[in-house]
Amino acid sequence: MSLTLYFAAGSCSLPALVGLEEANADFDAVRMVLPDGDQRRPEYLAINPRGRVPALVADGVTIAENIAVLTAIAQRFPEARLLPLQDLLQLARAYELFAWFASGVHVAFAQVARPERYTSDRSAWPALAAGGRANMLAAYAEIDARLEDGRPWLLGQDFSLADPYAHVFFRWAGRLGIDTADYPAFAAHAKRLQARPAVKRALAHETSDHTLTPA
Ligand SMILES: N[C@@H](CCC(=O)N[C@@H](CS)C(=O)NCC(=O)O)C(=O)O
Repeated sequence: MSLTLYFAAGSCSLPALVGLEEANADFDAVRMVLPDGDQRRPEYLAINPRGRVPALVADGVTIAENIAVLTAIAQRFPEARLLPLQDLLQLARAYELFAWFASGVHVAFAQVARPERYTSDRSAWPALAAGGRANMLAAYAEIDARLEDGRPWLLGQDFSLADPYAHVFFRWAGRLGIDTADYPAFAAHAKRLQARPAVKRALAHETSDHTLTPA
């Protein structure tokens, strides 16, 4: 099976990259440069008409949206144990986090960083941003509290793709002027995550030359 992941540095495509690296998958990684508008180029819109990353192309078929992409990677490489596929309750917990991350936390961040997505009325942007920031603070507190019992990973003893997904938001804290030192358990989780060889390899893709529009 041929696999190509379209991703962008510093974006929510990190867990997909981590998943493929954790699985030691044979895949091509194409780095999209969002500030340059790569996501709106016709050649990318032909792959993902929504113009967002991540997009995973498996044997010529596009899978978009993080939850679908992460599910596809975890199912394709079951031996990598990227999701607790055999444990119904733990799997439900993983999807609970995925759904909250995609439809709650990510959306709260976008209210701050991308208010134009919600309304063209600029006078509403400060209120949107304030609400988004408050929701992000609540999300950091919730993730921190979940890890406070000393568990290494969000689901407990076992790593899952919920961990690099949460790390996306940890990385975005600086863009919100939020000090991650206020969330010590989440900060320890970030350190633990970054120590994983697969995460190091995933992060290395962020500076690769494999771009949609090579110079
Ligand atoms: N619901 C989508 C959101 C994807 C998304 O918004 N990705 C951002 C990067 S974190 C993006 O591609 N932004 C480009 C843009 O908005 O132009 C998912 O969960 O995959």
